[in-house]
Amino acid sequence: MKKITLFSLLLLFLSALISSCAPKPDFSQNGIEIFAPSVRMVGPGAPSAIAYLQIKNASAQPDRLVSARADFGDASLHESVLNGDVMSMDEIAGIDFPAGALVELRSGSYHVMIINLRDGLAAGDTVHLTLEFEKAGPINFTAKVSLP
Ligand SMILES: [Cu+2]
Repeated sequence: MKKITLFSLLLLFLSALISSCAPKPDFSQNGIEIFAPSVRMVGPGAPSAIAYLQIKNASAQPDRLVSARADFGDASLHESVLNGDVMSMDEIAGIDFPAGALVELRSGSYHVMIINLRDGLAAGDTVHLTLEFEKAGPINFTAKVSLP
């Protein structure tokens, strides 16, 4: 009896130690974790915005991000590519997520592009985004809008 109690105390201590080391996701759903989502308007009054975030596939299965949706405009998955010395961006069909993979959507790389922003969207607003995964399904989260 005493042995079991000590053992479970040790387990509690260890799991607390592990969870305090790993960064905590802002949103977690169906094995997909979302860290630090942010939406940046391209400029004041500009018609488009870009969402940056980190996405982790915390499940034991590979998955694929296939589309993005937003309640404040038309969203699509983009990748910035350097052609010579000109940076341009292309719409992409998806991003593969091996099991355990962490992918950063950031400036100069993958991002969620949002065009045709709804009227009145302003810095400080909270908006809703959805990422659609082949296996995990729709992952919903919110982000704060800011100026660049
Ligand atoms: Cu883009």
